[in-house]
Amino acid sequence: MNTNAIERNQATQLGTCTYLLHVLLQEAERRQGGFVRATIDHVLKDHAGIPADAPDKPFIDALFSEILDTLRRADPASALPEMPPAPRPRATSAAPELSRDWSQWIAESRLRDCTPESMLETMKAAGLEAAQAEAAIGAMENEPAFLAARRMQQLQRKLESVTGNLQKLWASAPGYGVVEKRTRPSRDEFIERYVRGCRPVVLTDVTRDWPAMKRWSPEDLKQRFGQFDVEIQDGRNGDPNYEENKLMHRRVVQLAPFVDRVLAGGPTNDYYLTANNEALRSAAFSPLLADVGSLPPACDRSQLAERSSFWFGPAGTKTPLHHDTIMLFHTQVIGRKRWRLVSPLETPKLYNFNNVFSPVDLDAPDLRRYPLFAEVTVLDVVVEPGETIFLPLAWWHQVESLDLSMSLSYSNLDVPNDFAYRNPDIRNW
Ligand SMILES: O=C(O)CCC(=O)C(=O)O
Repeated sequence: MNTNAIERNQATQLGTCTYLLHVLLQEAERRQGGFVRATIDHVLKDHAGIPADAPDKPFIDALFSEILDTLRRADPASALPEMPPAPRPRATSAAPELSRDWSQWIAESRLRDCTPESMLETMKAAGLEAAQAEAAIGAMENEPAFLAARRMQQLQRKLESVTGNLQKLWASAPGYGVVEKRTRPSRDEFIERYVRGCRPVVLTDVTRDWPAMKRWSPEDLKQRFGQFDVEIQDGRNGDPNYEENKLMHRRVVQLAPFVDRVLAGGPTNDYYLTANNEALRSAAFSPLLADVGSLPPACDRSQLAERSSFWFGPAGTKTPLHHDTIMLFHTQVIGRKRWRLVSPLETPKLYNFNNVFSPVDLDAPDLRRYPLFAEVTVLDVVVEPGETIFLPLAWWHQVESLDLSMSLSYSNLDVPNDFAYRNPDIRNW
């Protein structure tokens, strides 16, 4: 055999062994869940036991790295513990000092309870030298800035435990998991039970005298207001963060062609006339508000034009999980919407690192990345045409249109409805 043939033969044998090993590991894992994880822990321990001055240490390290890669490929829970993305290695990271990015990464990862072992693996995979990475992880525990962060963390954890305990108490109420549907609660009851009690509710009969219920339709919208311009959200399908990037998706369009587009386009999330439009602030659209009859309890009619928004879109629109900064009502005139709601006391489990948004998608929660979400209770309610949902303060919601939909949201409560938040602004969690 010539050298090429020998090498090819060896590569074939190696590939065969790796493949068989992978299949066997998967089978072992299938028979005994956690098998691969336990093996990884075992290998990590063995590796850690090899002294730094062992002969041929770089070769041994490379071998273990290969072994761990093979094991991880077969591990269903192989995702590394949730950690900030590793900074790109810079040219300077070859110097004995680790870059500032890496130092911050180590600190954040430790604050998030990532194990030193898992961090070491990430750092090595990014090309850092094992001994240097290990030393930096160890040294972090005594860094003054890190110790200060640990003290602040105690305060944060205290608050988290307080909200967690209050939530436990709320959730222990009979019927907590079901959004009530009510007709005509008195103003006093509404304020006590829903506004101050911070409890979502669907009011079933607010619209009983609304001309909108008979009048509104896509055709009517086109006929009465088709010549006017409106601001819509467009091109959402190509952007996973379309809601957070909503300023980039603003388009001003004439209403008539937009109505035609919605009618012809079928279910989609690509375009939607959302609350960001200022239509109801303009005189041109004021006849829409004349179609609104009695308001729910505790509403100030004189503030309706100022504090309402008109929504129109196809079936299939999806407003991702977020909370508003005020309380509001949302009345369905045409079509149904599915609302999923999460208590504000569950905020620490929603990974709210950016503004008022949660990265958790209730349709497909990624529990590997967001494991705390597994403990969250989600309330689920479909709001039918003619029904009005009351969204209490800071409740998280994800909303999906089940049909072509026309609706009105309004925040003109006659009790104080102005609240300050200190929203986080972390983009690269
Ligand atoms: O209807 C929707 O798509 C979202 C409604 C919403 O988030 C709101 O009114 O705050």
